[in-house]
Amino acid sequence: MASFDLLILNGLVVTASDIGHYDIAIKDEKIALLAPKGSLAETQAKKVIDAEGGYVMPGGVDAHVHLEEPPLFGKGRSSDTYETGTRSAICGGTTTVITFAPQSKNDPSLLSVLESTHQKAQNNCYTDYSFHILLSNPSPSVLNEFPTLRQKGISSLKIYMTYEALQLRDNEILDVLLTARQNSITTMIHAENGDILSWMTNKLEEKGLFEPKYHATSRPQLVETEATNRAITLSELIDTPMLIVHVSSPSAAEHIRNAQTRGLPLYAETCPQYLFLTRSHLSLPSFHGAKHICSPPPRTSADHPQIWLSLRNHTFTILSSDHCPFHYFDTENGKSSVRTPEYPLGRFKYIPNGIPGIETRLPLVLSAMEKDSKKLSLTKFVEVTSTNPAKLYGLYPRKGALLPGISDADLVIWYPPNTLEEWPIRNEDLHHNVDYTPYEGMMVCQWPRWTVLRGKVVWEREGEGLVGEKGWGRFVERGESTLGGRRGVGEWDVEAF
Ligand code: DUC
Ligand code: ZN
Ligand code: ZN
Repeated sequence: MASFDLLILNGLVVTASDIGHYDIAIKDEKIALLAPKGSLAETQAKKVIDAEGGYVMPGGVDAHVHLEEPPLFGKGRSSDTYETGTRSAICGGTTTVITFAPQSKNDPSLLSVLESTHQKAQNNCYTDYSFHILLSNPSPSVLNEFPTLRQKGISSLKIYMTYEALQLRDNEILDVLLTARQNSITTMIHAENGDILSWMTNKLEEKGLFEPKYHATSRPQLVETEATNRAITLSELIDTPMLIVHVSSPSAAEHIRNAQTRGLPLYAETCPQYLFLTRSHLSLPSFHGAKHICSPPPRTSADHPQIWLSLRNHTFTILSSDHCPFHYFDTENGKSSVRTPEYPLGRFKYIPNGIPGIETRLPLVLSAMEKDSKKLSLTKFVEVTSTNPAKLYGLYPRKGALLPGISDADLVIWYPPNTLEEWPIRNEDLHHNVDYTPYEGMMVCQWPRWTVLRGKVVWEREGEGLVGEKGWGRFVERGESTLGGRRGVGEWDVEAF
């Protein structure tokens, strides 16, 4: 009888800490064994994959994904469901996603928000999944629910310093941080100064400047830099870990780095849009610039090297997609919903804010690394796209690692380096439910050859393609962050100041 369910032979295994030629054996959904190359016999398993010198890595963990959300960022509704978004994820090598359970200002309970998000995801996912709470109303009764959230396997939340429907004042942010500290919850924060960018928007509109490219003008780097610095100050006051999401600006990264140098438990995320897109994409003819509207906006190509460097030098802890999909042509819920006879190019302040990227996140970055090996090392790639998100959000070592007997058998298997001819990304080849990709035409030279989720092959590029099943993905309970850094100890004491 076969001892294992699956063997992955002849690959170059890359984790966040090591690279080596190992064979991998999988049993009962877990990594069972890593053995020297050539030491496992094909007959020992029911199924064998010959990875032929391709990279074998822990499956991607995308910790910033929006699915089936109501309008929160201006007009528009996410076009991807849990089914279509997670389907797209596995075809791009991501095996676990953390999406948002969104609270509207008039939702009195986070527990009911969590329950309704479970309903949307249950039996519909192709990847394993969890949720961050998206918190917009930190009332005393809501804050009292934090211990119950922890019991239900939720250990992170996101708050906003902008957007009418979401923005918190500094005193509200402090309330959240203090309660998060008491419950060992990690706070993620969207750092843009909502008041400055609304004021800038009004000034642009007064001059009759409505078209998509003015979205970037309304949000200069200062808007992000000020808010980042303020967020750091608030987390320092409460002495609790915080992650700044989707950092786009070198100047914001500098504040984060300084805070880290001072020993603060400050973490940061960036996304492919800040490595590959620029604000000039927002100036595409007609309304096409709207396809690239996200917040913060893409910056300039002169800023990209600093974003890569901030990944290399540990300023950025994770690299997520911030997949926030809206159709382009949909005139009801998509980008085009803001076009009217009076405003044929819309008003940028109403354009649904977000772009898709769950499937392209890993291939874009790995391809860029293959073209220029100075960009990131392979171990760093695994660290920021899989291991660190798993550690930061309490999934490690079940996810983000290949520890025998402990880690789930979630793997992404690539091609051997420099073996594929480059080809352009085309939306028609992707598996999301979006009618465009902001990366259309960009050249890649790597793509997942196989994706494996808990021992089951769910994507085989050269076979049937998508072979995973909707519903195979499961909710994963999360514990405390193991990248929590220095957490304040004991009761926070106002008299200590
Ligand atoms: N922030 C996000 O995190 N995602 C989409 C829109 C936004 O502003
Ligand atoms: Zn955000
Ligand atoms: Zn987001």
